[in-house]
Formats: sequence, structure tokens, C-alpha cells
Amino acid sequence: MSKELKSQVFLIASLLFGLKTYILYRFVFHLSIENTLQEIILFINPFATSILVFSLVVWMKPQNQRKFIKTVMIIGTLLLYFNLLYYRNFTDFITLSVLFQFNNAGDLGSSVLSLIHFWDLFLFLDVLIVLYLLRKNKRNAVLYSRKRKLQVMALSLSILFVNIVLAEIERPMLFLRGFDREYLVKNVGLFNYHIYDAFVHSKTRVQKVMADESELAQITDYVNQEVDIEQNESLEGIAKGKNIIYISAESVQSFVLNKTINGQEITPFLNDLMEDSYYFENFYHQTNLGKTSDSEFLVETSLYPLPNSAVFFTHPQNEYRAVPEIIGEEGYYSAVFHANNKSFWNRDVMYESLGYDHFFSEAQYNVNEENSIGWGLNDKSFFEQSIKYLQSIPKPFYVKFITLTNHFPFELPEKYASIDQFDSNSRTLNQYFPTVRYTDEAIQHFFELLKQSGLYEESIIIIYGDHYGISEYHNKAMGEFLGKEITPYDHIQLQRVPLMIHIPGHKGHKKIEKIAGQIDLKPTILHLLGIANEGDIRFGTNLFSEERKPFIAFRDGSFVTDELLYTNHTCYDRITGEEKDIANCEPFTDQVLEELQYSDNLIYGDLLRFYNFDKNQE
Ligand code: GP9
Ligand code: MN
Repeated sequence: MSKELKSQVFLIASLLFGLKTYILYRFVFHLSIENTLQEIILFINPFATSILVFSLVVWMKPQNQRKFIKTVMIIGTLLLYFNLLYYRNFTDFITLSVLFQFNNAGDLGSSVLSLIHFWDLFLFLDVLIVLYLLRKNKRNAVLYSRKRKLQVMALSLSILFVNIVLAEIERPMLFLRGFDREYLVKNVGLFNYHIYDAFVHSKTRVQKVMADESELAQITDYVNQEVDIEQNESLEGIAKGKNIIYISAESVQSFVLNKTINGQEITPFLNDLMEDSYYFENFYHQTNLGKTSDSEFLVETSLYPLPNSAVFFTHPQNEYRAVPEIIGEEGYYSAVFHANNKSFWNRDVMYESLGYDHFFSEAQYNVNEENSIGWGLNDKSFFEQSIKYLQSIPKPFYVKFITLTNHFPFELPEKYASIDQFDSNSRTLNQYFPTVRYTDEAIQHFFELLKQSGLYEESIIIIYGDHYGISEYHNKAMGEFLGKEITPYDHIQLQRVPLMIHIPGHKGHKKIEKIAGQIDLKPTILHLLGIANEGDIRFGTNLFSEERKPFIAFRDGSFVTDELLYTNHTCYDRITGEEKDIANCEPFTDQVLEELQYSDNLIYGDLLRFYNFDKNQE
């Protein structure tokens, strides 16, 4: 090693700091590591960041180098330590929006002493070593040559590059979608996560500050004219005082309903249930990058998810007027049941914004190897373990159960499979059917549990598919299953997911052919509950009214009406799939884009903060 680099403290500092960070990730924070690639990324990322930051020293004048190393060492360690304290309390990492909005740090205040452990002193050991070395090598600072500067920079950037490429392989679109703070920390490290968080936070703040209250007037005008269409009184208030139970069925698409594999029904329970429910056969999911969380957003707020990010991740601090909040004012208790990490999709933060009273997340369940499939707790055990909680919460309640077993890549151990796999070149599609069947059985089991517990009679149960399970990538195999070639028209039709509204003891169930979308569930549920909620800002319409807004829009500007289907600049007959003159679709194309834009503006500008909902309800 050349004299220039020899015994340079910044190298030692970056290695020690990297090692310390790795030890924390690996043994102190409970980050779940599922495969070797994750293990490798977790090892690389602490060093990638620490080498990059400490090596900036080569660009500095010798007299500033010691100060820089000292400052980075101390600030970096404190940042790690604050996160550790926060994690011990909240099992999550610090987020700016949470710090600002919910004053979580304040919550931490009283208990902070109990979070400090004696062993934490070791966290500062490397700081002492580096301070000592800096003192000892006082005159060791050098002016680096241009060549050396470039070499050091090239090396540190390449390590970071390798880190980011591996992270992108492990979790495609990690930065766009956010997913989970744990994922970000695992893949790109705590420091890069903070930079990302600060970026997202400042971007949303700037957009909010720039927003103008007057934009709201235009949107309310639009909503009043185009969306608020006369209500049909037929089912109004039928759910009044009853419990509302949503089941968000992971990745269940409508094309499996009433179909068989080798003569075996794929979803026998749902097939029976649809006969005894309001079944919407043309119900479309409208989700985007935020997948399940987008479906939740649509259902709770009747706004569209965002075009380039997961709104749960980027805009949890906004003002919303979501169903849990509205019905909370009517005496309803609201809760979500989902046996996954509470911070996935930023749910722990967003649910507070939406007005949920409680979130039963993974921590409330007994999850072990025995009862886990794929992503976590299997759906059957999930429902079984949930019943005691459901019985214990105040009534009437509004609850949502989010299933998990039927999640990509649909790997179900043979012993749980009740039907055969499909036989095609797509493993994903082949495996999908037995996994869907598993969820179908789990939902059936849940119904039995509800009946046993006496909750069934006094509840309304709504089952919907959250989003597609089989992507376009599997079109060839899908074509084999459906016995036709998949065109862009079929692709849109494949975005149909089940929607069943099951009202125990109610006659008059029927199959409804009219188009429907996730955006319509909020006004529908409020209608069933008999809550007028006049003056609400939403883009969906009550599914039981005779006259409804004529289209269901998708995030990319495609849409369907009862007669038409528009996608890729082509207009089709929605029923037959025949191509039609574009002029048929034109009356809607601009309005769809306008509506999406209004919804985005509402979210980017946080415009609902200017809206007085109380005034409009008088
Ligand atoms: C994870 C579950 C699945 O908590 O909601 O998320 P998805 O990948 O379907 O959005
Ligand atoms: Mn999902």
C-alpha cells in the first residue's frame, strides 16, 4: 500500500463503522433474512455506505480531514443509536413524517430510560478507537493526488453500485414502491433509507406547500356534477348497527370462479357463496404500484392510488376522510387483521391516518414454521387465531381481514393442496390454482368460525380480491387455461376480481352485471349503513344506485363502461371484445384523465385539509 493511504484513519474508521452497523443489523435489529442473496446484501450495504462517506475525506484539505472523520463517526453512531432506541420501542425505524405528525418521539420520552441498555456502550467503542487514532496520527493527514482521489471515488461508488444492483434484483422497484422500512434498511442500509425518507418527505412537503386552496373548488364542482348521482333507496341502512367484515382476498382474480382443474372445482366455497350474496361479476381492481395497500386506499377513501408511488408510503401524513373515521363518529369500532409485519406498506402509520382504532398485526399472532406458508401465517390459522380478538372488540365493529397465503409465487406445500396444479410452461400459473383453493377453504373455515361464535348473524361480510395474481408475463399460459389468445382487451378483463356482499338472513341476492370498481366500495358501505355523508369528496358511486357514473377508470387511463373497454388507444366492445371505432370511446377518454388528475391533485396538495366536512354534512 502506498504511503499516502497507509495507516489512514478514514479506512480504519469506515471498516469499523461498517462492521458495527452490520453487527447491529444482523444481531440486534430483528431483520428477517430469507435467502443467501439477502444475507449478502445485508453484509455489503453497511460497508458500501461507510466507505463512501468516510472516503470523502480524500477531497478535503489536510486540516479538515480529522474533523470530518470525527463528525461522521459521532453523528453516524448517534443516528444508529437513536434508531436502536426507537426500534426497541416501536419495532420500526425512524421516519420524518412520523416524527413530525404523530409526535412519536414524544411518546418515547417517558420510557426512554428503560430503552437504554448497559451493552449499548459498546456501540461507542469504535468511536473511541478512531478518536484515539486521530490523536495519535495527528500529522498523518495528507493532500491526496488527483489520481488517488479518483481511484478512491471509483472504488466506493462501485461498491455502492453493486449494492444497489443486488437490491434491485432482490426487490424490483424498491425505491419507487417503498414497501417497507425494513426492506429499505435491509437492502440499502439505514443511512440511505434516511436519505430516501428525507427526499420523499421534502418532496411531499413542497407539493403541499405549493398547493392552492382554490384547486379544491374545481374538484368539488366536478364531484358534485359527475360523481354524486342520485341514490337508490333500496338497501339504504340495511347494515345499520351490524358489524361489517371485509375480507381482502390476496391475489384472487375472477377468472377462477366457477372453473375447474381436472374436473375439480377451484373455488367451491366462493362459487356457492355467490349464489347467496350480491355478486358483482364485473368488479375491477384499480390498483397500481402499491398493490394491496392501493386496494385498501381505494376502498377506504374512494380516491385513486398514485401513478408513480405507493400512496400509503408517500402520503400517510395527509388529511383523509376515510370510512373508519366516518363510521367511528357513528359509534363503530374499527380494526384491521393482517398477520404480516405491521410496517409493511407503512400500514402502522397509514392506518392511524385513516382513523383505524386498532391493527392486529403479526406480533399478535403465534407464527411458527408449522403454521407458515410462503409469506407467513397460513390463512386458516390466521382466521382461527383472529376469532378471539374479534369477539373481544367493541360492537358494532368495522373490520378488515387481509389474507396472505395466495401470494406470488404461490408456493403451497403438497400436503396442503386439495386440487391439482395446472399444466403449462408457467410455474406461477400452475401453482396458483391450489393456492387459491387454499384461500377459498380458509374463507369457508372463517364463515364456520363466525357462525360458531355467534357473530355471523349480526354481521355483513364483504369479500373482494385485492388485485391480480397472474401478471401479463404469463399470458401464454393464461391463454392455454382460458382457451384463447390473450389480447389487450382480455388483459383488462382479467383485472376483474371477485366482489361479494353477503348479508346473512337477507333474501333478494343477485348477480349484478353492471361495471363496478374498488373505488365504489366506500359510498356503497356508507349507503348500506345508512350514513348520508353528504358533501363527501370521492370518485366512486354507490353500487346499488340505479344511475351511476358511467366508467371505471384504471390508473393508466384505460377504462371500462358497461358497453365499452378502452386501452392502448383502442376502443373495444366490452362484452364481445370486438374492436370499435375510437369515436365511441372518445367521450370518456378526457374525463377519465381529468378525474385521475383531480384525485392526484387532492393527494399531492393534501387538499382535504382545507375542506370542512362537518359544514357540508349539515
Ligand atoms: C403484505 C401483503 C401483500 O402485507 O399485503 O402485499 P402485496 O405484495 O400483495 O401488495
Ligand atoms: Mn396483495
